Amino acid sequence: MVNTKPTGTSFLPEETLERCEKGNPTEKVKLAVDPVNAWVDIYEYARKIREGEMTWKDMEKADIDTRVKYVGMLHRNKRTPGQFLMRLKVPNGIVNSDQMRFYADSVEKYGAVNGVVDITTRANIQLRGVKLEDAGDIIDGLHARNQTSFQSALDSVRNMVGSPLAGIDDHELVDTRVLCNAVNDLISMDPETETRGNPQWANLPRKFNIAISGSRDDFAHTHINDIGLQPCVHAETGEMGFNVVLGGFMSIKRVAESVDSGMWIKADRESVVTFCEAILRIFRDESERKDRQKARLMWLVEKYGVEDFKKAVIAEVKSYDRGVEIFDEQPRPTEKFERRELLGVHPQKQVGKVRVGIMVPAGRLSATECRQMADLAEKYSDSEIRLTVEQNAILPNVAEDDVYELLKEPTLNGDSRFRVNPGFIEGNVVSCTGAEFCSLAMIETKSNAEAMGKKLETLVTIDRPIRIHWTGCPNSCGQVQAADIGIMGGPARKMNEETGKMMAVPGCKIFVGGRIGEDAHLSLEPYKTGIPIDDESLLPELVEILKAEFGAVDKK
Ligand code: SRM
Ligand code: SF4
Repeated sequence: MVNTKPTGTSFLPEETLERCEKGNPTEKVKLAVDPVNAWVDIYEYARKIREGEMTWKDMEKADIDTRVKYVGMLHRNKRTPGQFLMRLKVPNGIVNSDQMRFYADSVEKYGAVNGVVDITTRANIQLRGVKLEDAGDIIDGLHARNQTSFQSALDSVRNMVGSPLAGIDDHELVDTRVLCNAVNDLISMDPETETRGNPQWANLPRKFNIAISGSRDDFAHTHINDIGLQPCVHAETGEMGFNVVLGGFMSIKRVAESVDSGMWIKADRESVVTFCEAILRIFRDESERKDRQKARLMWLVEKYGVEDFKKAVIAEVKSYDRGVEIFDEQPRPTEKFERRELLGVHPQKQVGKVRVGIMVPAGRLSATECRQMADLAEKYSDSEIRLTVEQNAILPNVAEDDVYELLKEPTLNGDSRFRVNPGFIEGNVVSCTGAEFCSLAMIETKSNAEAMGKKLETLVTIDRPIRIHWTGCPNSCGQVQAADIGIMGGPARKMNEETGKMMAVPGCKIFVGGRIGEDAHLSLEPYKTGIPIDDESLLPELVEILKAEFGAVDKK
């Protein structure tokens, strides 16, 4: 098979190409062999490995570490050499039971430890343990189910986050489903061939995050995305649209809350797609190619200045001549609004239907649990499952009359890890991948997060949900700065009882006071540092914070 598509690099203007040539090592790899070739080459690797012509070890470093990321495959070299995670694209976090069963079938053969499925902090799916020889079949299976893993990692636009309550919410301002799908297609669907993989957006300077919020709850976390669309009515015309915030991101070097762009766009497909396309074009061609730590959109917006960036976007949109207009930012609603909960049973706008939010501890699903979730969806929610950025699941459109039976299901009770009404602490735990699979991690996260959440439930009583996020390193995939309490892997020391000397142990920094929703705020400075992650140090520390900052009381 030969890749007949234009390459990602071929879309870059001369001046950008020159900067890529002088750019960082990733840019040089992307220039040497265009990574979009991986969309085709992956089948060739799979065939050759299956037929014994090569093993994964024969792959070039640039291929295994960089290029195959364009098919969403990340080699877990330190933890599981020869095995990959495969990151999908799940626009608006909506999956169905057939897809869930396919995930289970795909990973099961890799065993109970390595062959698992994770719900990510972008309401997305990662399949774990995948071997190269199986990759082509899995990709074909995904494409047959209208999903893809292409353009989900490295310098790509990441999963489109929308509202998990799209279409079922009586407080909805915009149904984000069609918009998330449209932007997802812009990014990853080749307009010529209508097959997955769009080279036009395949050589970006860095990752790029887009979130479209559907209500005042901002379930999509617009303030930590490169483009965040916040629904808001136009004050004069009464039309529904979005105020645009730009540049939110988290990284080792800098964590930044997005800034108001001064722009408002209509909430229709053409406006949203055109607007995202314009910003992506400017970002792709103009953003930093040398220092990867300065290549996210915020740095470019700051280089322009917000006003000039707005002018550049307006000019770009105008140049497409599609009749799309950009308006000045509109006044945000001021009436009191309370952010709603996603876990538990809640009414929908459809009379007689409810949504049922289910805790999936730390977002981790075994193959069996994927099938259990699929069974529940087939029985109660017309086969549909919504994923959330809190790494949980929602069954939409459950008939009110069936709720009693649903809540009695063995998979939501007893030894099962799923719960519909978990405690306020354990139900709101979020965790990045951590040391189990991620080589950048300084600590183990998911198992600690799940266990610590359970222990805290036995120690304190609290009257509202408390979001405890875990992240294994300062990249903050677990978004600790947005959490009520954020635990980030970091250095710590502890006395060695045997030697009487201080020794390095797995530790953390603790962040307190991040907020989400309309009143979003990132907590940038750590509240405490150097805390060992164990029951003698971290657990009492968390109990103290819960009592001092969140009104928890000791459990009687
Ligand atoms: Fe992330 C890199 C996992 C959401 C910021 N992230 C990584 C890598 C690929 C590192 C690696 O090569 O091992 C991690 C793969 C570990 C693994 O085995 O799973 C990884 N990131 C994740 C996921 C799976 C965490 C999770 O358990 O949910 C999330 C996948 C989302 C998705 O479906 O696409 C994930 N990462 C995030 C988020 C949160 C978000 O998007 O809201 C952030 C902060 C927001 C942001 O990007 O601005 C995030 N990840 C990073 C960064 C820092 C980016 C930067 O600009 O410097 C890195 C490092 C990098 O890109 O160089 C990173
Ligand atoms: Fe890995 Fe660090 Fe991201 Fe956790 S935060 S998944 S440890 S890169």
